[in-house]
Amino acid sequence: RTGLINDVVELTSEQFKFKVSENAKNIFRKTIDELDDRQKFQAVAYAVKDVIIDEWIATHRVYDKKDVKTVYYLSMEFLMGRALGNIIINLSCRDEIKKAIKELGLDINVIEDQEPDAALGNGGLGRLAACFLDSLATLGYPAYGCGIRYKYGFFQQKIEDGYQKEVPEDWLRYGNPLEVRRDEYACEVKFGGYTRTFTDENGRSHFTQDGYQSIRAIPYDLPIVGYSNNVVNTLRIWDAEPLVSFNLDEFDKGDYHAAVEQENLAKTITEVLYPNDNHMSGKELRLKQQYFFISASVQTAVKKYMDKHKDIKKLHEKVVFQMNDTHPTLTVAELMRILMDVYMLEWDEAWEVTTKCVAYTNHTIMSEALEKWPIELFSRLLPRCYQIIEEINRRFCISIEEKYPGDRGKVERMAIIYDGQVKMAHLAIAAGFSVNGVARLHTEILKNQELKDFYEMMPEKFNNKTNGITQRRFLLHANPLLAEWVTGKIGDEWITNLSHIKELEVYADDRKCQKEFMNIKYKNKKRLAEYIKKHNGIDVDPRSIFDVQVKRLHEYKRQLLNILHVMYLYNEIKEHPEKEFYPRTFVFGAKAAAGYKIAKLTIKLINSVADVINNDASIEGKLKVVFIEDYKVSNAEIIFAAADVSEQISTASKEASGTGNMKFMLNGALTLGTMDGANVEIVEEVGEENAFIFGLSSDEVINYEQNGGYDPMKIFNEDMDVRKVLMQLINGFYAPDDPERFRDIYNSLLNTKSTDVADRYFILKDFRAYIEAQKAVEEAYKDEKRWAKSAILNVANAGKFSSDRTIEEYVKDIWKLKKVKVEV
Ligand code: 26W
Repeated sequence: RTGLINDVVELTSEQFKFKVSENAKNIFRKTIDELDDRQKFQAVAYAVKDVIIDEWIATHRVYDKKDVKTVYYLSMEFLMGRALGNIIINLSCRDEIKKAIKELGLDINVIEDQEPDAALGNGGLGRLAACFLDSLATLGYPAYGCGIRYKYGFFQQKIEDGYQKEVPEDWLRYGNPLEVRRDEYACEVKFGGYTRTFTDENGRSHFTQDGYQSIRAIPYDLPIVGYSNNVVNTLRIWDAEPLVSFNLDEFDKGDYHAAVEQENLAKTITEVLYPNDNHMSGKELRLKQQYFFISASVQTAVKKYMDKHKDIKKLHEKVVFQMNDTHPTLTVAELMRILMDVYMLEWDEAWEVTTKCVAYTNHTIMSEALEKWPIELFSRLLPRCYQIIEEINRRFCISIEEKYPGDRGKVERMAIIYDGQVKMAHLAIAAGFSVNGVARLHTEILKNQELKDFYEMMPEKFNNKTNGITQRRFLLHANPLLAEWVTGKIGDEWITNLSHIKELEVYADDRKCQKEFMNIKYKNKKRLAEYIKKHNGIDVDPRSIFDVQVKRLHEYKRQLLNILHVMYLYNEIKEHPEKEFYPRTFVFGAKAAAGYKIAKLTIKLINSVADVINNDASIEGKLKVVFIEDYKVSNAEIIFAAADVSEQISTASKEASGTGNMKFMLNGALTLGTMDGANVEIVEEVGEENAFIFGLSSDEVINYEQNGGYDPMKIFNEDMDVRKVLMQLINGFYAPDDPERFRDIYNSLLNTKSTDVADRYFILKDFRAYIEAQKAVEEAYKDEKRWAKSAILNVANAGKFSSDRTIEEYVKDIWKLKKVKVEV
């Protein structure tokens, strides 16, 4: 597998066993046999870290020597999941490590299960960042991920009496064996105070910040191991500490209060990840978090550059910052500040450097997700950055007026500061040299609708980068049975070049292969059924159709449409018990933001429907509904592998891309979805006959939104099936103890008195089409040959959706990096 040079120094299983037993001794004062499972995990994890550390050092030595251009992927979120298993499969010496673990009498699955998920992210955007890091390392590109080391990542979800309860997840309780604290790169981040201007002897103005509070930013590095290539990149996450543990100076002056405040600021800043997905909360602490990690990351990147280079004006030749949505947009102001206040560049020089260094990715068009900060808050917290943004805005507005003389509307719509708010997306677009959407349809909507004015003014900045996922985690690691089968058919090239998976297509019609495939799917369904039995206590039949919707809970993702359809099916079965019905298991997994009322009520509804249906013996197990508690990366890996049907049913135009859709496809599930996000491209690759597409198009949705003409009450009046289901929301059918419980959901669909728009997400409008599409699913599944063929074709046509492909496009069009080879 590896080159000759590597084989010489390759690790043996004996060496690895020795490392593990040394760890048992040194860390726990025990022999391996005496360790409990968690300690076994730690002993193995430290041994693995020891294995990668040489490659980690070697990688950075090569980067240094070759003086490579580096991308800094700036993100508030990295939803990494578990590291150990993924690192082991990526290492060239994976077989030796697995052999060693076996010979030690340890079970690798049990060990992997001990690791807490690194859930430093909410959902799509955070997991995308994690996939990108995997691809960057595997492709051999110099890259840093830069983020925040939250003490509490995404909350743990408990279901109690059908309701979601949020429990803090103390993922660092036992330490993180794989991280390295780098005190030598600590730096200072300043908040508040005021800017002072003075003029030097040459008549040049200078700006300094006074009366501020300071925080020490301390980086922790996590290894990102490329697949079989000796490359180890770095995810650098920042923790906050007080600058001096107790500020004696201030204390001496009697300002006890200020000293304690500074210490408290440090304690709170990296305390917790905000659990909002696609919803801006406007909290001051959130802006502090943003500036904290951006200031530390940008300072460090510039310092690293200046260690080796003289001319700060050529920064863009070696450094590019990719801003993952608008959350890191302070990069623009912070870089300007450093260039002008520390390196003494003039405005125009600093602007030229900055605009060559920063690029922006948009991940959503949901208007409630757009980041806007009140200027009084912004200027109080970040006075110098605010001043700089004022000037960027002034110049930007002039350039708009020059281009569109007399068109006041343009300035009103495009200004960076307007209505007393700083609009982060406008700043990101004005300063970024690249603006990209995350699926073709999404980018077109940005260009023609949401960001139309910007696109007209600066069309050259706009480009599309359709998302992708890493096949290493989501097939090789998540679905070992299918991975082995694929490799048996076409070799293992797909692991690093997913376009090869197309070679599977010739097996789609082969009866023997179809049976093998369906057998693997069955085994994976059994694995999930066992997980469900263990965690939910529910029996599900692995021979039933596994119909799965796992993603954040949001109205636009329409979990409600799914559960309303389940309610409809249940009514059908009860009314026509004689009718043939193929058994179906509906699986849900979703976390709701803690303050998102209707989302949390939807979870209760799903669990209430599950309770009634799962306990109704009269339907003979034809229907089962399962809500998987605490959906996260680690159990997602089990879920994707076991799915027959992939529910991707967002209101068209609302889901920027989706990435779960790709994970299902790669694992041979058929998409049941709307023409939204990357579903469009999935269908284009696999063919419409191998998916189930239904519902309004994005054009139709946008047209209704702009011109009106949709009346859900008309559907309620005319469609008896719809009416029956909706009435069950308010007649106590699923809430005998409190018939009013689901009134808000009912109202969200029908009542314009309690919500500004009834059925904003067109659930009733798409309901009939969804029923029909679900009928088509059932018919198709009954024909096992046809289903197996379609499923195999889904796997075979998933090549485009590798994040390796996505990263190659970012590199070619935006980052302009060079591949590096690392030899140990
Ligand atoms: C400020 C609050 C907030 C928090 C998170 C606003 C917006 C976000 C994210 C941008 C939401 C998000 O994760 N978007 C998802 O990004 C994925 C990766 O590109 C896409 O696949 C999903 O369609 C999109 O919803």
